[in-house]
Amino acid sequence: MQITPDEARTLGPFTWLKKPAVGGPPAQRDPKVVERVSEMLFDIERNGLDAVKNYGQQLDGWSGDLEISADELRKSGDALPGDVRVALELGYERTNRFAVVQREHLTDFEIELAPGVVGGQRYIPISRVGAYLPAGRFPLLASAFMTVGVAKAAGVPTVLSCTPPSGEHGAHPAVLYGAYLSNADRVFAIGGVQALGAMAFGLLGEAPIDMLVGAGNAFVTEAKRQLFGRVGIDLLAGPSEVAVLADETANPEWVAADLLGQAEHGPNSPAALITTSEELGRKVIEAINCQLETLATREIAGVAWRDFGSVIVAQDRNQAAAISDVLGPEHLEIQTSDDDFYLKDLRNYGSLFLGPWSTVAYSDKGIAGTNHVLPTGKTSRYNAGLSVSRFLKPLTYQRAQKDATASLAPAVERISAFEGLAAHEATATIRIDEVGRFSGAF
Ligand code: HSO
Ligand code: ZN
Repeated sequence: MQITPDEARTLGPFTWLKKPAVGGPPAQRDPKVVERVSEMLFDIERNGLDAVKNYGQQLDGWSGDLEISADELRKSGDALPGDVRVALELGYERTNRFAVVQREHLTDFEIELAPGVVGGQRYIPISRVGAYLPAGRFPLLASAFMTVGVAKAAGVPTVLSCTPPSGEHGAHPAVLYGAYLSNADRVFAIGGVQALGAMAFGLLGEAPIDMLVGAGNAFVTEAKRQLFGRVGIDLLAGPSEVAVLADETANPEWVAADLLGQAEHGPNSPAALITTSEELGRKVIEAINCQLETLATREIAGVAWRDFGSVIVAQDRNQAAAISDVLGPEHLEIQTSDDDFYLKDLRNYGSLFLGPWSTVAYSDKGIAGTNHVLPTGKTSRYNAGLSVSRFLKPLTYQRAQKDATASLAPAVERISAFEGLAAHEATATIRIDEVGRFSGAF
C-alpha cells in the first residue's frame, strides 16, 4: 500500500500527516525462500509420503498419524469453551448463507444468436480442492469457513484440508472444529510446503487436487506460486492490510482502533487513514499512540504502524477516492457523511465496510458472512477475494442446426481461407457441400 511518485503526480497535491518509516516498493521475494521451496517440492514429488513425513518431523516435531480421523473431527468441538463453539457455529452459518446466495446469483443461460444457432454457459464446480488452514502466530479460526465451506457451497465434490500439527491433538482443536463445521471431506495434520505438495501431487490416497486455496506464511505462498499452472490457486496473499477513508464526522477513537485491528497481524501489515479532515487525521494519530500503550499486541501493531502506517489528507472526496483506488487496500472502511458516494465510485479494494458500525473483524471471523481471503499488495486492481464463483467454471457450449449452416459456414470458410488454415476451411466446406446436396443453396 505505497504510493509511487508516478501515482502521486496523477493524484495532484495532497498532504502526508504520517508517512511510513519504511518506504519504497514492496520487498521482492526472498531468493532463499524460492530455492528452499523448490527443493522441498522436488523432494516431495520424488519421494512421496516419506518426504512429507520427514518434513513433519523436522519442521513441526510431528510423527503421529497424518490424517485426523472422522471421530476426532466430530469431537474437536468438545475441547473448546462452549461460547467459542457457539460463536464459530454462527460464523459458519453466516458465511455459508452468503455463499449459498452467491451461488444462486450465478445463473446458467442459453441464447439463440441466429436462427438455429444456440450458445450456452453452465457453471460446473472444480472436482477436487485442497484448502490450507494456517495456524501460525495466531490461528485464524474462520479460515475453514472461507475456503472449505465456500468450496462446498459451490458444489465441489472433494475438499481436502491440511493444517499444521500442534500439540497432542495433531492440530489446533478450533481449526479442526472449523473444518468439521465446513464439511471438509478429509483433514490432515500436515503443515506448510509439505501440505501443499502432498495435496497437489496426490499423495493422500486421493487423486491430485485441482486447485489450492488458503493463506499461509511466505513459504506457503511461494509453494502456491510454484505449483500454479499445474494446479489453480485463489491468490498469493501478502501481509494483511487495512485502510479507513473518513471525514470530520468519524470517531477518531474508532478509526484508530480499526487501524490497529489489522496492524496486529504482523510487523509489516500496512494501515492507512485517508481523510478529508486534517483535524481528524491528527486526532487519529494521537488516539493510535494512546491505544498502543495498553494494547496486548503492541509489540507487533506498534512496529507495523511505525513502519507501514500512513495518514493522508485529501483535498476533497474525489481525491480521497482516487488515493484509495491507488492503494487498492485489502480491507477498506468508509466512515463519512456520504458513504454511498464512495460505494458507487471506488473500483479497487478487497472488501468494503460501510459506516462506523461495520468493522473488518466482523468479516474476519465470518460473522458478517463475507469472505476474508482477499487480494493484497494492490492486486485488487485485477482480482477479487475468494467466493463461490472461484470454485465454478463458466463452461460454454454451442449447438447448431443443419439449416443454420448458411449463417455459419460461409463466413468461417472465408476467414479460414484468408488465414491460410486449409483444414479449418474444410470443416466448413464439407458442411456447405452437404447442405448444397440437399437444398442446392450453394
Ligand atoms: N484479516 C485476515 C483474516 C483474519 N483476521 C481472520 C483475523 N481472523 C485476512 O486478511
Ligand atoms: Zn484480520
